Amino acid sequence: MHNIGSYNERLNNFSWKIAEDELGYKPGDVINIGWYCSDRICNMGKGEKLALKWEGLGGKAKNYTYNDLRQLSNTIADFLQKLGIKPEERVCLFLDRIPELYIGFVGILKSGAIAQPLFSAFGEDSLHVRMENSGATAIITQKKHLGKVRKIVATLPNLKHVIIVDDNGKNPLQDKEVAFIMDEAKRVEVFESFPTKAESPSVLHYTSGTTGMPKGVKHVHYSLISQYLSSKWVLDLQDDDIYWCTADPGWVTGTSYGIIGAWACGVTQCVNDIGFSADAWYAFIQKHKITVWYSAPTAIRSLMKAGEEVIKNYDLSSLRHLASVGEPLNAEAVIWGEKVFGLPFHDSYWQTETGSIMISNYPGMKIKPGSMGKPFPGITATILDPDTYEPVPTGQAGLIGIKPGWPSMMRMYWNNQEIYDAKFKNGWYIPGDRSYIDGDGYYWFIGRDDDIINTGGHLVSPFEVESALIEHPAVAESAVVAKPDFVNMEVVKAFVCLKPGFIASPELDLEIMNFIRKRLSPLAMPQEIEFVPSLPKTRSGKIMRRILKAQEWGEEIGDTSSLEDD
Ligand code: 6R9
Repeated sequence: MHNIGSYNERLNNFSWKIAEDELGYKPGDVINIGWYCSDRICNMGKGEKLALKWEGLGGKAKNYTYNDLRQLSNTIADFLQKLGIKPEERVCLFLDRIPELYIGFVGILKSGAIAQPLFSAFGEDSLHVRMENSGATAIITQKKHLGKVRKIVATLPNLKHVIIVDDNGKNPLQDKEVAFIMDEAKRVEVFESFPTKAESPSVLHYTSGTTGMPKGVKHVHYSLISQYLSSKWVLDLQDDDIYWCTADPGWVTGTSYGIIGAWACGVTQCVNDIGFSADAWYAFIQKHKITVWYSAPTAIRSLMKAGEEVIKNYDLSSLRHLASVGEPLNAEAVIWGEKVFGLPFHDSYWQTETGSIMISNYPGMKIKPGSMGKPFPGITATILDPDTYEPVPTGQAGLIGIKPGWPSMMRMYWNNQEIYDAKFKNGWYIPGDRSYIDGDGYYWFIGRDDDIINTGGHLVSPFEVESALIEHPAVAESAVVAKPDFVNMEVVKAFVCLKPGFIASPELDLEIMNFIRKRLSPLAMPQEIEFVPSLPKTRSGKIMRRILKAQEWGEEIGDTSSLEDD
């Protein structure tokens, strides 16, 4: 039997109190996500159950029980407190997918500080802009990323501590640096989690903006209510499940469902840090007998590309529920899942800002392949007219609108009330995606309402890439757009005008690509650079990315009446 039972009955009898009661929380109580993910599970008698089964490259493997998770997160929280880190200060996690990332996240929350995850492939510019904006006081990292951190330390006046989790004590440490080896530290058996309340800040995730630098999305401890219930009702997490969320905790799926949801439900979760290959992934499922698998369309399309033959080499019969998030899930991918695993992928739609799943396909409910499904019980969604922000009739396309007020809704863009306020219109929160609802109440994704590029489920801001491009000595100006791609759905393409004296060449092409990879990240690196003599602009001088994008996608260019020289 699925946790959700009947979707329609849940809709009729819904209250967030269902989750509050299951978690033993009453309004006004202390609520600390770190405690809920570890101490509470131990108090329920599951201390010896595995919380984390981890695998790295070269056959490295580590296991942690809930009791280990409880003690080690205590140890980290205690360490942070003794360093002098105060509640609500921002502590960055700049780590590969190693156990310290997952357990460190829980430890930061227990200490009352705000966890700020940073994708470990970020280059120094991406790192700097996010740390400067948040005013982080500490960063937890590993030796291999220390070079990037050292380059920016001096430019971050608030940063007081660089905590290195794998320093062997042989290298001289620089100012502000301190070593902390989690597995060797003296374990702290008892730690009083900081008494955070529902509205105390918990997590700060940065997400891309179209017109400015990345925005810090502030979440609070009460988000647990949504994350817990959706883990139960959408991912169907049950006591004996072995769960695998493939997302990196540098992004919201990797924290909301790759840490909080999984551990608040007390399941065993598996994590690997081995990169992608179809063989390695299937071997991982077989070895750990994964039952619930939450992944993303890009990974699913890569598996489709690898073909069906390879699947025959593995026993994947442990799988019982599959879900997907991050980008549109093609109907073919849903059908392919049914064919090769005997199970469909359940699409789910949400954002960094929403903190938890908003629209989804539920276990036991009929799936229409290609549709995102229906709103989570407790979520009131609709489609709005883009001009009036009034709901449109069934079947008509428009902007998704969600009634504010669910527990995991962002509480603010860090230090940016203005941009936050602009996300609400006529009483609705506007995620910035276009969709329509069919006669049966299913939502169908159409596209984003802005220029953000969704590459393999990761959002990249054209503005951020353009800003980095003009720092290259050869680049006069540029326009960055999405280009279609079978696996990643979209990849980054840059149109570049060179400064006088520079000549386009394959070497320069490569040099600029690498420049972006190092400064920003491999995701933001243009997969293609087209050198052009000029860029299409409006009369007011704004680059018309829309025209370049339409060209890439073979679409009608549309209204060009405001073009500079049409
Ligand atoms: C969780 C996450 C959010 C944006 C979102 C939308 C796109 C997410 C989707 C989807 C189509 C789905 N998106 N899920 N598009 N179908 N099922 O991905 O958060 O990184 O903030 O991205 O991703 O455009 O607005 P985030």
